[in-house]
Amino acid sequence: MTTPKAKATSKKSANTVITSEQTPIVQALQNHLVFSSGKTSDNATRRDWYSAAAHTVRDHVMERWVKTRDENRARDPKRVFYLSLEFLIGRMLSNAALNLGIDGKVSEGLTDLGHNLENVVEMETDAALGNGGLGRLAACFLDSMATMNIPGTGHGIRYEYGMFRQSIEKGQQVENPDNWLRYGNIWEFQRPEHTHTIKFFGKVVEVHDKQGATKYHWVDYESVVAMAYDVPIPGYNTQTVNNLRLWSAKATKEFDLRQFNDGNYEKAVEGRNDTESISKVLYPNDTSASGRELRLKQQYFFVSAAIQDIIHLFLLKNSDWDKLPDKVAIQLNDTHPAIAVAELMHQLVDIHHLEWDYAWKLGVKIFGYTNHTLMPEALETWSVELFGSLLPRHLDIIYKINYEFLQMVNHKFPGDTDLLTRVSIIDETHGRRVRMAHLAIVGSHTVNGVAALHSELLKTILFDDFNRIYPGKFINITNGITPRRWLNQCNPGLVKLMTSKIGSDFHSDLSKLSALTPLAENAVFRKAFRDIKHANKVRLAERIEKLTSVRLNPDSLFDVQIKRIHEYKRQLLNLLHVITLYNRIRSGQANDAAPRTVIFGGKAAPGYWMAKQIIRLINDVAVIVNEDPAVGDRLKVVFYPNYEVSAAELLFPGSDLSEQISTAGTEASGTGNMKMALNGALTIGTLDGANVEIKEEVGDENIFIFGLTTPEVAQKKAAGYNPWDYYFGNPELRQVLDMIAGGYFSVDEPGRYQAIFDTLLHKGDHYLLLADYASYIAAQDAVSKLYQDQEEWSRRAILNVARVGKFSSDRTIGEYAKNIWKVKSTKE
Ligand code: B1H
Repeated sequence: MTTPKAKATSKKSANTVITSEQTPIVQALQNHLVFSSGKTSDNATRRDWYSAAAHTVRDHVMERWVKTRDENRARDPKRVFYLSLEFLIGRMLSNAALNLGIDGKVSEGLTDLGHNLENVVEMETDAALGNGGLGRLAACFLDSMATMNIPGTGHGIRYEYGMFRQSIEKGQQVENPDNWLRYGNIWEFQRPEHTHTIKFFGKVVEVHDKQGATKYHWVDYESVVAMAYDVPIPGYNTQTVNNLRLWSAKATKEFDLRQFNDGNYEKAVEGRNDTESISKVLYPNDTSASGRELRLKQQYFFVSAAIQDIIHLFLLKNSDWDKLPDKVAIQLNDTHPAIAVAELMHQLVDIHHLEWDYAWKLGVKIFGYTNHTLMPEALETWSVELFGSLLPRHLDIIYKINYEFLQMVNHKFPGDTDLLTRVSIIDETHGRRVRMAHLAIVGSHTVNGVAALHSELLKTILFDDFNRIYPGKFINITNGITPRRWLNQCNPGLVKLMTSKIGSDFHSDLSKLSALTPLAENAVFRKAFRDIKHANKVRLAERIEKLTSVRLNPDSLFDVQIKRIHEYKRQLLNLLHVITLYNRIRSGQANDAAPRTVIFGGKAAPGYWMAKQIIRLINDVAVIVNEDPAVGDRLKVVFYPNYEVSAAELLFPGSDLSEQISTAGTEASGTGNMKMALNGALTIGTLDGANVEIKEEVGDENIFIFGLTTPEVAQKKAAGYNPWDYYFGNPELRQVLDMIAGGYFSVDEPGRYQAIFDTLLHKGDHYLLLADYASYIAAQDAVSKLYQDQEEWSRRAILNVARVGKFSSDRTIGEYAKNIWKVKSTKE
């Protein structure tokens, strides 16, 4: 029999954890090799060592994670919930080790055991749960919220297949499934106790309760279970570890045993496959809406799970609904989760029986909406028919929201029926469609754009009506990037050099990089800075040779454009310059040009034919240029296959020139532009997105700006832009275009690129490549000239690094916290 005393002691010991700090790393690595993989050093594979390292680092994360959760449970602070269909987090091991401050020890531990961290890290598959900038921004924000001790949770989908893997076959993009969970995922924790039921289809019936009030019941629905998987997000140099909660669809019933027993196997598992397909795969359409039913299902699936989860958490500690906006802020990452506005109303009114008007006021205090694009093809609308069949109750809710909104507008601007038509949440002009951006604007207290120019264009062009209706609702918060991954982790050489000169203040406050400014004038520092860039280029060149068999000269100018392939981003304009340079080299007119390596990387949406043609043309041009003996080492062109976060970590530090050349007024912000400058590349760019602010920070003399401005683009289009004028007016341009159209780069199929020629000449050159060509070439000539003055080039590159501290996502998150979320650091 146990005495009460003994009981107390045994209880205590059950809660006593030997902390990971108490175990030396080498010991922990060896332990994990045995206890987590069942291996010893004689038979362990590289993957086993990865697993041992990841488990070791994870142990350190866990203690802080538990502590953060317990403290938050006790204190119940206001929390932020970041709703996003994409979190492009990439690899976790190096990032977690760095943020916890144990990267050095882990690296030493592995070395002692005869391995090396850099190799081991390579075994981790990227978590590619996003398309591009929007998804990566969400990941940077999670890192900054944790670092700044802001209680922030991400909610998204645990896609079984992330962004497709790109291979290049015969010059063309081939898509392969991204089975990223094949070897398991050490960084996720299934939470079967956190599940919610999600309903679809069915119909709504009106019921009158005893008091005579009308209630709406959603009946005859189909349901799916959303199960949580949690991923820890450790902050840098802090005890805080936040949570990313990803939802996975599970069938409500396993399978139909009757069908199974009748031998009808396929029918038996059919229902299960159907429901579980909701979280099967990420839609790969960057900046264009898909319009498919499954996509709307994905949106509602994770939004409903998130909102149920948020309310559940609130009710654990609170019973007064007045407090909801004091405890909860929800950020909508673009319109993809905008259905949350209706779902919160459904939850509050139908499930928790709050009055409509009261619930609406709470909702508007809770939601913020971030717009990420002006591109018309990205603006999501859903046909009323599809919407009403999938989410009948939500369609009714949206009608009611819209009715009240239009009443308000009519009151404010009496008689302006055109205005009502334009701002209505229901578009009646293209069949009846639900406009998700309008729903998000009406349902939020604040709407923000992602760079100063973009936010201005939102107010004056895209949402000008709303800006009149809701003065003050629209604000700007310029994007940022996390310096942990995009400087400390990916460019350790540069960080070491800078730390030795200006100390480590910039590690926690990126604006402190400004202390570098005087060092730009110091020849010894410049040499050290150049040596690091060179080493990074060598590392990149080795990887590229492995992937493409093209050998690069690390002394040449590395001219890099890495981003999704899209006509508005103008990879083709870059290519027009490449061909121009090629022609000049062949005709002896480029003898004074700097040797150059032009590197492209990026995926095309599988259904975007023109983007795929552009990839193919890049590869066809690469073959001709790289194999031409008359060109030799003076120009090389490569396409880096399967551009992803882990590739970016190699490419940014190895770049000299950052190509940010979208047509002015099209790129909302861009974030690659920031990563490039922070790693010491000079920018060649248009006055678009955040380039405008990069120019302001680094100074006009330290950036190559070219091309039409946003108002000039508009004027040119209004005046009747004619690309043929440029074709006939510029012999070099004409020669390049004729080569493309005439099959110079596709001898086996001369007509292959006629369509590219036609878009530029016969179809009006929508993105004004021809209008910007001459000014782009002139800017590239200036680049070439400057690169030959290595002292001056590195001086300017150093000034770029010193002056881009503004673009830390810590600054960005600080602005969201203060101006939108009204949340504080828990450590203040
Ligand atoms: C951005 C998207 C996007 N803007 C639709 N919009 C998507 C739209 O799958 N979809 O349907 C996916 C992505 N992505 C990017 O956001 C902008 O183009 C960049 O300029 C910006 O830097 C980035 C982050 O704000």
